[in-house]
Order: sequence, then C-alpha cells, then structure tokens
Amino acid sequence: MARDWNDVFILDREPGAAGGAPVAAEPVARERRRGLLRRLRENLSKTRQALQAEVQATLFDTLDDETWERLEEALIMADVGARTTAEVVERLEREATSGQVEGGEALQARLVELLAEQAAAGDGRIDLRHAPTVVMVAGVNGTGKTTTIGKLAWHLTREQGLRVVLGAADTFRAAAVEQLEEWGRRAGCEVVTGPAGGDPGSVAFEAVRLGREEGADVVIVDTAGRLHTQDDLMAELAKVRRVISKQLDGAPHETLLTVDATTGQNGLRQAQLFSEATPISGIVLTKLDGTAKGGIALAIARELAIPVKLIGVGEQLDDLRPFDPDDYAQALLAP
Ligand SMILES: Nc1nc2c(ncn2[C@@H]2O[C@H](COP(=O)(O)OP(=O)(O)O)[C@@H](O)[C@H]2O)c(=O)[nH]1
Ligand SMILES: [Mg+2]
Repeated sequence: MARDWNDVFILDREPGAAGGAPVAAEPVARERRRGLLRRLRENLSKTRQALQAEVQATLFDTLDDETWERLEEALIMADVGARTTAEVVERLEREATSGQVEGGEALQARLVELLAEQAAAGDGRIDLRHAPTVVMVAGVNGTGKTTTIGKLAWHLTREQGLRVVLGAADTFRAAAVEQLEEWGRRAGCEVVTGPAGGDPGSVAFEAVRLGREEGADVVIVDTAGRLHTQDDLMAELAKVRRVISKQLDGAPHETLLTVDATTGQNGLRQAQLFSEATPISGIVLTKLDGTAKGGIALAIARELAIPVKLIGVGEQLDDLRPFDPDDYAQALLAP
C-alpha cells in the first residue's frame, strides 16, 4: 500500500481532523495510488529506462555468468551501491539456479521484491506529537534543504491544518533567508530570521521559543550547508542542536538530511559524514526527477541504515512525496 502523507505523520488526532485533507474513500484512494505510482515511474524514468533494457536483455535470456555480471553492472551504474547490488544479485542467482524462481517475468518480480526489501530501513514515519515538534534540516549547500522545508511546511499547514514556524538558521548566505521567507509566505507560516552572518543558534532558539509561545505544532529549522571548513560546519550543527534542546527538552525530535540524488555515491559519502557528526533520523532524497542514479535510495537505506523518509521529485510545492520502498522498487523495475 502506497504511503500517503497521512501514513507518514504521526499525529495525536485523526488525520485531517483540523481542516486537513479528509481520509479518502477506498476507490478514491486506489485511484490516487495509481496516479502517484504513474508519476513516480515518470520521475524515475531515466533510471528506469537504463535498468529496464538490461533486465530485458539478461533475465529474459539464457541465464549464465554473463547474465548476473551484466545485471550487477546495470545496478551499479544506477548507483544502487556495490554491496547492496552484490547481495541482491547473489540472492537472485541462487534462487534461479535452485529452480525456486523460474522465467523472466518471475525473476523480474523477484528482483523488485528484493530491491524493495533493501530500500526499507527502519521507521519511515515522522512523529509530530510533541508540543511543538522540532524538525532540524541539514545537508550540503544546494541539496534542497530550503526547498524541502517550504514544501513540507506547505503540506503541514495546507493539508494537515497544522501551525508551523520556520527558523532561518542558515545565516551564512543572505539569499537563504529571503528564500525561506518566500516559502513561508506560500505556506502561510511565520519565519524567524536573524541578521545576516549572525548566530544561527540564536535564530534556532528564537524559532523554538516562538513556536512554544504561540502553541505551534511544528517548528522547522533550516541550517547552513557550507562554512569555511567541514569541521566548522559539523561543530555548528552540533551547537544548533544543543541550543534547540536547551529551549525544549528532547528537541530536535527529527533531524532530516537532504541528499541530492544526482550526486550519486558522492551523496552517500556526504550522508556518512553528516551522520557521524550529528544523529540523523531520516533522509530526504531530492532531485530524483532527472537522474539516472535513482538507485542511490537503496545504497543509503542499506549502507547507512537510515530510513529515506521523503523524496523530492521537482521544484513545485507538491513535488515532495513520502518514500515507499515497494512503490519505489516497482517504479524502477516493474513492467
Ligand atoms: N528538480 C528538482 N530540483 C530541486 C529539488 N529540490 C530542490 N531543487 C532545486 O535545487 C536548488 C537548490 O535548492 P535549495 O533548497 O536552495 O538548497 P539548499 O542550499 O540546500 O537550501 C534549487 O534550485 C531548487 O529549486 C527536487 O526535488 N527536484
Ligand atoms: Mg538553503
């Protein structure tokens, strides 16, 4: 079953009860799911095309050593990651050789299943039952932090009927603050800003304070994606975290890391660095549209054991989607 926004957010009320989207009736939900899957296939079409051709040329032909090598190569080219690829292909080969799975179609379906298993890592939901829930968003410059925050804020306010406060703690770049303010206007939420070059910790602190004072449901804090050195950046992230937790015990409740899917294995290495410096609870894989390296979701889930929670599939407001491992694997490979 495809994950919808109502499956991602854990709320202490019925989903949509406060003016948000009503829970759709069964046939409507099915139709909607088909529409979403169709769109996801389009979004992933570059990766899909590359993989489909190889699957047709290998699994539907005589099975020999070359079959598995070619399949491995295709998955690695799509940035599925060497380790993940090796595991999946070995397993498929074993099942094919033992006669457990027979025929091109069955092998293809099994490959989809195996990839879906690998793409799932931990709980993909976002718990919004804190008062307020503080979400910190980190990631390298240009990976889509601010855009993701804008889209997320829009879903939370317009669809879920929640009150959201944004904190522009990327004070390193002046344009970053204006950009967040613009998203805030679209989503209809307040944006806490500080002076350019000012202390990001103060902005984060003030955003959480205001969120508490005004009884907001969610506070989302944007952060800088680049400082003079990598060490500076990691130290600053740790500091912003500390400041947030001083204002509200247990916060931030969610730390999302944006990873640009077009950067493939490089994105995986970035994610590794960030997760060593600060606890990351979920990945937002951005720019999945327009890349042939869409397999990176698998490598991240498998090799970092951090769930991919959301995916970015474009620059528009509704181009942020919940990540569903089954849908994702189907969109990549199912006929
Ligand atoms: N195609 C596409 N572009 C995206 C996506 N997410 C962000 N972008 C674009 O990537 C650029 C950098 O995004 P931004 O949010 O400013 O990144 P930040 O520096 O991490 O805050 C902008 O031009 C965004 O419109 C996505 O999912 N798909
Ligand atoms: Mg930004």
